[in-house]
Amino acid sequence: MDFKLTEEHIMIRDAARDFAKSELLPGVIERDEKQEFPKEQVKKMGELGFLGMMASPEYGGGGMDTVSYVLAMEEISKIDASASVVMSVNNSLVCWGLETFGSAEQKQKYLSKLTTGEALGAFCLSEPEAGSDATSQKTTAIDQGDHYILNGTKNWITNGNSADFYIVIAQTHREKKHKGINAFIVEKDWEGFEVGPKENKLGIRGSDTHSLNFNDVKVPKENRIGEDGFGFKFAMKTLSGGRIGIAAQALGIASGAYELAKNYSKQRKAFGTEICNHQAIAFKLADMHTNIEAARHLVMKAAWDKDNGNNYDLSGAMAKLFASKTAMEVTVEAVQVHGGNGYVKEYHVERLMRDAKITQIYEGTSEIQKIVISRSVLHD
Ligand code: COS
Repeated sequence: MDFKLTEEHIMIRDAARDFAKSELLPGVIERDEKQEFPKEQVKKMGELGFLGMMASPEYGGGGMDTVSYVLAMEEISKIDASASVVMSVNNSLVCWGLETFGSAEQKQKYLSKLTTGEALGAFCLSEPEAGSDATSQKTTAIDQGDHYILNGTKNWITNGNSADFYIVIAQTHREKKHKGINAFIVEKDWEGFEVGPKENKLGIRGSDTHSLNFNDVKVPKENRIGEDGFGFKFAMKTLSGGRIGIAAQALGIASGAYELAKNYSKQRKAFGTEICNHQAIAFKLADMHTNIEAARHLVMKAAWDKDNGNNYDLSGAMAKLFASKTAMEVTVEAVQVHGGNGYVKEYHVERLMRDAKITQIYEGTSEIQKIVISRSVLHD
C-alpha cells in the first residue's frame, strides 16, 4: 500500500492551490455577499484545464485521473466552494456523463466545448417534487418520431443561468417507471426553454442556482443519451462519481476552516498565552485534524476505486457521508476557535460554515448515502 502522491499529483495540487489563492481569494467575501457568479474566475479555470480534468485529450480534456481531480477540488474548495461546485458539476456530472455514455457526435459537438470552458454544463434531475425520490420524474419527454417534446420544471440547478448545455432527465414512458426515463442534451437558446428565478441561498452564494422551465421544447432524437430508457441508470451512474467530487469539496471546506483556525490559535492571545496553548483549543484542533485525515482517506479510496475500475458506489457514498459531516463539524468548531471574530465575515470561517451545509444535501442527502451504503453492505 502506497500513500504517497506522484510528482504529477503534487504539481496539480499546487497549481490548484496557487490559482485559488491568487484568483479566487480576492473578492470571495464580496461575491458571497452579492451572490455574484465568479464569471471571470471560471473562465480562467477553463483555460487552465480545471473544468475538464478527467476528460480525454481527444475532446480537449486533461486526461487526468480521479485522484488529480479530487486534489484540485480540495484546494479550490478551501478558498471558494462556490467556484468548486461549478467545477464539480462540469467535470463529474456533465463531462464524465457525456464522455462515458454519449454518442461520438454528441462528444464532438458538446464535450469539446465543455472541457475547455468555452461552454458550461448543468445537470438537471431534481424537480419540485423529486429530489431524493429521483424516479418520480414529472418532466415529460414525448416521442414524436424524429424528436421529443419536453415539458416540466427542474429545481435547484447549479449553473442554472450560466450554463450553455443542460443534461435533462425526463419521463418518456410513465408506465415503465424508472425504465421509461431518458436523459437529453438541451441547448440554452432553444425555444420554450426558460431560466426561472435565482435561489437566495444560505451558502455557496456565488454559484447560481435556478429553477428551469421547459415548455414544449423540441429536442432532436440524436440528443438523447444512450438507448431509450437509459436515463435513470445514466443519472445514478453519473451521480456515483459526482458524489466523489462533492466529498472532495466537503474535505476542502473542512481543511480550509481547520487551517484558518490553527493559524488563528497561534496568534490570538488569551490569559497570557496564545490560545493554542490552552488544552480547550488544542484538543479541538486534534479532533479536527483526525477527522479531516479520516475523510481524506475515504475520499482518496473512492477516487482510487474509480481509477482502478472498481465499483465506487459504496466508497463514494461513504466518502460523501463522512466528509460532509466532517465539514459541518469542523467549520462549526473553527468559528468557535475564532470566538467573536469567527462570527465576522472578514475571517472567512462563517462563510465556510454556511457553505459546508449543502454538502450534506446535494447530489444525494446524507440519508440517501445511508440508503446506498446500507443496501450495499446488507446485500454483500
Ligand atoms: N448505478 C447503476 N444503476 C443504479 C444505481 C447505480 N449507482 N443505483 C440504482 N440503480 C438502478 C437499479 O439497479 C435499478 O435498476 P433495475 O430496476 O434495472 O435493477 C434502478 O436504478 C432503480 O433502483 P432502486 O430500485 O434502488 O431505486 P430507488 O427508487 O429505491 O432509489 C436511490 C434508489 C435512493 C439510491 C436513488 O433514488 C437515489 O440515489 N436518489 C437520490 C438522487 C439524488 O442524488 N438526488 C439529488 C439530485 S442531484 S443534485
